[in-house]
Amino acid sequence: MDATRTAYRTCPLCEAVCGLELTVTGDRITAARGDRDHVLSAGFICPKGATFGQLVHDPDRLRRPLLRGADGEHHEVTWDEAFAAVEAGLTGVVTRHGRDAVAVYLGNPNVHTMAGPLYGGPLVKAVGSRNVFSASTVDQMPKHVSCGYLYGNPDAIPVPDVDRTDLIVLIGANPLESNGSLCTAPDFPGRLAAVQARGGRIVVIDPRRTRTAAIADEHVFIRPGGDALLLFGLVHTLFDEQLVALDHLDGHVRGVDAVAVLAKDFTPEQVGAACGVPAADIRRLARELAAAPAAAVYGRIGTCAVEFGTLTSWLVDVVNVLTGNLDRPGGVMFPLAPHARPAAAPGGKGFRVGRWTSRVRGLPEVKGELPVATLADEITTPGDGQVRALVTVAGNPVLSTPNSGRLDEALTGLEFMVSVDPYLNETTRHADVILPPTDPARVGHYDFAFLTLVVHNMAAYSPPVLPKDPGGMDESDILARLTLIAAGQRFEDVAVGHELLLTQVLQRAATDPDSPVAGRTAADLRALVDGDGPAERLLDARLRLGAYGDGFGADPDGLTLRKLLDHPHGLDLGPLRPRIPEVLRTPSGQVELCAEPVAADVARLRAALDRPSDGLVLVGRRHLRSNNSWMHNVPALMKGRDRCTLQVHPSDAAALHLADGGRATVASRVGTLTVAVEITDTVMPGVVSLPHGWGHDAPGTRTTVAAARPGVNSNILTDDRAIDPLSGNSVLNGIPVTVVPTT
Ligand SMILES: Nc1nc2c(c(=O)[nH]1)N[C@H]1C(S)=C(S)[C@@H](COP(=O)(O)OP(=O)(O)OC[C@H]3O[C@@H](n4cnc5c(=O)[nH]c(N)nc54)[C@H](O)[C@@H]3O)O[C@H]1N2
Ligand SMILES: Nc1nc2c(c(=O)[nH]1)N[C@H]1C(S)=C(S)[C@@H](COP(=O)(O)OP(=O)(O)OC[C@H]3O[C@@H](n4cnc5c(=O)[nH]c(N)nc54)[C@H](O)[C@@H]3O)O[C@H]1N2
Ligand code: SF4
Ligand SMILES: [Mo]
Repeated sequence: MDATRTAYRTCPLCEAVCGLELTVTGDRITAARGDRDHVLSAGFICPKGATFGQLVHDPDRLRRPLLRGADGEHHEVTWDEAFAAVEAGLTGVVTRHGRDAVAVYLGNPNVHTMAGPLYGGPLVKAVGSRNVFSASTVDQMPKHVSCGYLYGNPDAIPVPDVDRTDLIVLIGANPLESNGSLCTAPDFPGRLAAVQARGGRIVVIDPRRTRTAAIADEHVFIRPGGDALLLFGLVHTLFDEQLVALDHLDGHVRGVDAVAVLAKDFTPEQVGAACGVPAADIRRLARELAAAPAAAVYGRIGTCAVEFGTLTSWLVDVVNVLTGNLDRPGGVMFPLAPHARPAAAPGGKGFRVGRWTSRVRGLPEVKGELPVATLADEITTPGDGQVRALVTVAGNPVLSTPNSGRLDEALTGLEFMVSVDPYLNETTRHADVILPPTDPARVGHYDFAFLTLVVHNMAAYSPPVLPKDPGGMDESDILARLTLIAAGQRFEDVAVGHELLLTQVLQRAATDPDSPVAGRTAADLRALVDGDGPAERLLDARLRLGAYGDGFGADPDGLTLRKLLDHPHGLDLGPLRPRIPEVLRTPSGQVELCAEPVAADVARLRAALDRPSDGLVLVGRRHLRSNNSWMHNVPALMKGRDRCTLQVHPSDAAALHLADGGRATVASRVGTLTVAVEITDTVMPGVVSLPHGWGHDAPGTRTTVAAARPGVNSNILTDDRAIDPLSGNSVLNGIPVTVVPTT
């Protein structure tokens, strides 16, 4: 009889970073529930977290590398054989075609592991190609770009201080299904209920009456893509009615007058007609935002993956600034993550894009990467610098990127492809080599990404829950080996590679005059570093050098890895605190409210004011029991009715002769698919909705449960030509489509 024990671990499945309490019997996780003692989640979990054990023990999960044989099938090989094949494949392409011939795609779960943030950067650097892509350009890149211009740092993203706000306006966000994004707030539903319980209000702006809209005090339907217009209408009203009040931000903001000039053209009446929101509602919302003691406007996917993504993301912050709600308790604030270190003084180099451009479409580099919407162009267009090899890490672009039918086809033309991924799925089936990282129960966890986006400062580290799989490999080790291969070194020297990375971190700190360890030697610091594995040692170093750190002894009460190990339910680091001006990295050291590249895009928006808005458009949606494309293999999450349906408003269904439960053929500029119809008045007239991440019927995959109910891939319809010009982000919402009954 195996002994049963309890273990605690942060859930790695979404941005809420809930604490899980796991029951472990032998080497199996037999139950997962919410950790009631967790400092932020306090017992909350969602259905996905509850299936953590099923996910870990999924029989389809790969545990040994696969190599595609001459028969086209994937076969298990040893790790050495797999890395040797990668070495031959990648080195061959680089030798024949140069470094730009190797593309890298980093997918979403990279921000949910320790390996991704620690080893992804070095890998990309070692590959040395301009063809770097990630899920960021089908997601939040517009927010990075707008914050880059506003604050000089694309990673300085303010989050709604939901626990102290009096009014929260959620635009294109559905945290009751998504659990929150660019806003780490475990138990988002409970936090929203608390806003109302203390007399505050919730407003939701969404073309669908979502579960979040259903609990809101007010839901405003908006025509997809219309949010920049609505927000400019708010800005116009704030100026028009003399409601602008910078308050504590006075003296820290430049460009207010320039914004006022731009807003002149966007009267509530004009924008209202174009975005479908009555002018009176726009004026009222502006007054409410100005009058609330503290208010937070928060936008997510519906403000990013849209035609005016950067403008919309920028205007969200403009409204927060003009109402004095930026950097104010109860407004939107900048978290301070434990591994980060505030600068000694405001000011910096600022933000710029376009250090290089993509070969085929000439799209500018942003944050070191190119828009994934042009990956297929780079693979299929002959010429110097054509992409011939692809490295994917934790990504499924065949389901998650626009015009994915074209990408799926393009991948068959590569000379070599390697995927770091635990599943043989729609994307990795094209790989010559699949390197599966060990499951999340056997590695440590710390949220480098989400602790910079948390609504209450916090730190947590979870040690591995289950013993190491002797035949498996940690993702840090896999990525370090790939980095060595890309750098032309021996992958066998992985320990040396890990050590080099750690030394670099220590060296940088020791030579930084503002660091708490300035003047000490890297060797001296190295002797003090704690941690069982390479990722843990890097974490210990970063924590000790970070905002709350012990500075390697300078502050004996400060944070260390050891201290986090002593706090299995997380460490509360207090409510968010004001960070202006210290957080500002613009050359002026001020908030640049009207940066030139952003202002220049307003003409494009103005043109949209007069555009006819007839015809059906497609938007996406998320469901609590899904997670992008990769959790449809968990049986407990797949129970119940078909979720991959086309939602259509009753009036549209009548006009189009669609029957509930019948099938419809949906066509866009780039693709056509057939899907079951669900008639519902939760979508507004003129809008149809289809979730993404489905379409699990490709041959050569190994996801048995998902394949039994495959659904259709909505990105067959989204258009790779439609991007937000400032960020390169794909437009995944507001896609013109035609819908007819399938005959
Ligand atoms: N139409 C439409 N398309 C969308 C969206 C939308 O709203 N509408 N949303 C977009 C958004 S926001 C995102 S973030 C993208 C996501 O785009 P991707 O990141 O490309 O896709 P995912 O479905 O998240 O795929 C994650 C992959 O990582 C693997 N994986 C899981 N855990 C691990 C791990 O620990 N290590 C490694 N190495 N691999 C792991 C999974 O098996 C899977 O293959 O999709 C985008 N696509
Ligand atoms: N259960 C679950 N949770 C998830 C994920 C998942 O797939 N499933 N994915 C995770 C990821 S990678 C991310 S990025 C986050 C996303 O987190 P959210 O953005 O909160 O999630 P969505 O459900 O995509 O919400 C976007 C909303 O925007 C609306 N929308 C579409 N177009 C427009 C528009 O033009 N204007 C406005 N105002 N609204 C519009 C949609 O109807 C939808 O309700 O969720 C994360 N959490
Ligand atoms: S809300 Fe997110 S972090 Fe919390 S249990 Fe669910 S999937 Fe995990
Ligand atoms: Mo995402």
